[in-house]
Amino acid sequence: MEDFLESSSAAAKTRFHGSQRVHVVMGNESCDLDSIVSSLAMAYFLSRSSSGLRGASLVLPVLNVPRSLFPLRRDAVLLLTESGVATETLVFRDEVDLHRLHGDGRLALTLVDAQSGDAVLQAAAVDVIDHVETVASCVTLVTERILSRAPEILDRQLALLLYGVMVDSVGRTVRDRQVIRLLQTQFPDLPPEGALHAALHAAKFDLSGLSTEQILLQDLVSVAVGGETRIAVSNVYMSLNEFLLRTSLQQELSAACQSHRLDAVVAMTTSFSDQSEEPVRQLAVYSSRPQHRLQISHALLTSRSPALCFSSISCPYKDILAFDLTNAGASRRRLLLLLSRLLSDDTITSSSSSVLHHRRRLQLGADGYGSLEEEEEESWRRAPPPPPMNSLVDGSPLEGGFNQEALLEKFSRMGGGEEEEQRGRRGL
Ligand SMILES: [Mn+2]
Repeated sequence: MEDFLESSSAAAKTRFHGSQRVHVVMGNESCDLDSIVSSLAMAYFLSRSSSGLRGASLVLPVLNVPRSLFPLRRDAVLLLTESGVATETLVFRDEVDLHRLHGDGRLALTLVDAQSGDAVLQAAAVDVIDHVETVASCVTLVTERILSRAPEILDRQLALLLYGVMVDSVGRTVRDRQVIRLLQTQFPDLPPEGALHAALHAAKFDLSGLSTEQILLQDLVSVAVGGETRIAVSNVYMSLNEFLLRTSLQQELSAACQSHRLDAVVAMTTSFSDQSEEPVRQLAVYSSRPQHRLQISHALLTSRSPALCFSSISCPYKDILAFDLTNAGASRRRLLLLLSRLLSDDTITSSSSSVLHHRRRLQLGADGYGSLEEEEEESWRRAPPPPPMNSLVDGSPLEGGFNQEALLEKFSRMGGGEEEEQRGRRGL
């Protein structure tokens, strides 16, 4: 794998001389562990198997953040270091001009662990690999594909990367556990699940020395509501209380919104109480505009599909609203879905005209006022275009080359029989 990473990153440094097509494999913009490892592993798989696109002689994994932000992902830095992957051999989003490659007709794109995406680049997407309710991490799907189609490329280094993501993910299903067991069986010297999880968890929750802006940027995904209003949802790995106690929090949030052209930021905090292993999730919603706060608050408190069960709690700041989240199934993915539906939820439209009014203002964005044409209303109520089909979700896991029944039997002999865990308690 190192040879592959070295040669692909070297090609990126020469800005891809020649006219060959480049097949980029890229995760979502939060650039979490799942995204990172999914893109590295999937790119390696494509480069080593006949599944690579015909005519694309170069496969390149791209990490979807600027290089300068990578050190903020302390869990990723730890897992890559432990696996012997040098950061110099990684290529980041600011180091490759995907729009130019696409404009030149040379880009093929596979999106992994994908949720949103650049509309222009979506056109270059040949494949989208996302994970839904059946697995906790995209890496599970990628591992299944490698095991079924190119098991020979799986060495201990790659196994450790994949395994690290899986043991760190919350809400594992039977299907995730099967793949974890499979890796453990094939590589008995992988670190114990609990120890690796604890190390990655500690790295992720180590926020020492970081500014509020850095904490937000660590794991952030933004959505454009109505095409104009940009809301970012960030996973913040501390309790809401700790977050609210940060010095000059409101000013820092305001500055972060300005420098990243955001109208509102939603911090989804995760912490653990002593009594339970369940994560405690809470929200802080910041916007300098009262109508944005009102709109988001209304969407949260009335959410039914997906129902996330928010309740308002008191907060000492004027421009910040705080919420408890009592639903174990809440995840950032669901929250993003809710926010992206903010302006297209018919149930709100019919039940309250004042809310519709706010929705209009929110969509208009900049000054919050102005006339709203019927045509505009139609355009912002239109749903975003459907993404390309997700190629790994359908079809049987481990299809071809593997006898799943035999594996299942083996697992049950190994003392399995675990209940499927509640899904969706993880972030992205
Ligand atoms: Mn994921």
